[in-house]
Amino acid sequence: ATSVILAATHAGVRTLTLNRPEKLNAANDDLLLTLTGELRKAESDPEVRVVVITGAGRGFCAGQDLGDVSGRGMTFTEHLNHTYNPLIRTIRGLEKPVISAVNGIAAGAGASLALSGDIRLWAQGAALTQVFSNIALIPDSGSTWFLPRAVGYQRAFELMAFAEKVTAEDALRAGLCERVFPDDSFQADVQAYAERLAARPAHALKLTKQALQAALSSTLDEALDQEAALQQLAGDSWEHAEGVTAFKEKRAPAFRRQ
Ligand code: T3D
Repeated sequence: ATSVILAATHAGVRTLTLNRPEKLNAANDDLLLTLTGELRKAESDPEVRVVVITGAGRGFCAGQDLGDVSGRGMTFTEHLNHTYNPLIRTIRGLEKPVISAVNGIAAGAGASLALSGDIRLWAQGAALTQVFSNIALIPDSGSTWFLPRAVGYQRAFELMAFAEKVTAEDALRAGLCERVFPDDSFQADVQAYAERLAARPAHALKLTKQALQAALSSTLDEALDQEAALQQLAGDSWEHAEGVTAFKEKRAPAFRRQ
């Protein structure tokens, strides 16, 4: 049987592709648990410097597979704690940058997945919809946390209440994605972007991710303390020495050792 997640590494970029295209990559438990497992493998693989999550076919992810809900023997709370929540925690806790490469429609928990990346790259034809209210559920998998931080409380509530589609152009303006690439060259553009990120200092980016996330729920005072502590780890690294030497020698720094 074909895997629900395709995985391949090229030039330090591990691409994990949701692979149920006939259902717009709607998520069943196999897909969610396999994706989380693949992220953990990428974490411990020294060859991998950046992880890309994307979708096969015309969709990114249509959220929970609605054909896979009845008879699963779990309450909603248990199910979220078993599948979606570990996935989102793994993405945000990964010590490597994770790119959400949103190639098409991102709906429900698929929208949460689209929002959860450290960097979000969208194809021109992609869209995001908080479809949960269409089936009288509440936004989960982190959407209640991610969305208001980008667009504010009221805009988030409106998007959630009406399940309105956000286009790539609007997403870019609203801060729901960092870049929009043409549909035709999307995969190549994402790979090129990810390779540029892979050439950046991995250890410093790991600490940056840690510091930024801590700062999202801290006071300025706490953030200053956190920066002072983490800066020591960055300052003691060979990456920092290389960056300074390269600057003095007027050349590009070589942050990739393998
Ligand atoms: O623990 C828990 O279970 C709670 C967790 C909840 C998390 C959630 O994500 S809840 C939200 C679940 N998702 C949805 O409600 C989305 C349902 N899908 C749609 O609203 C639409 O399909 C889209 C807006 C995403 C895309 O629309 P469109 O017109 O581009 O495509 P389509 O024709 O509707 O879909 C194409 C096929 O994919 C179609 O199959 P068919 O008719 O060709 O055989 C459709 O049924 C299938 N599909 C799309 N989404 C899902 C799905 N099949 C199962 N589950 C889906 N979520």
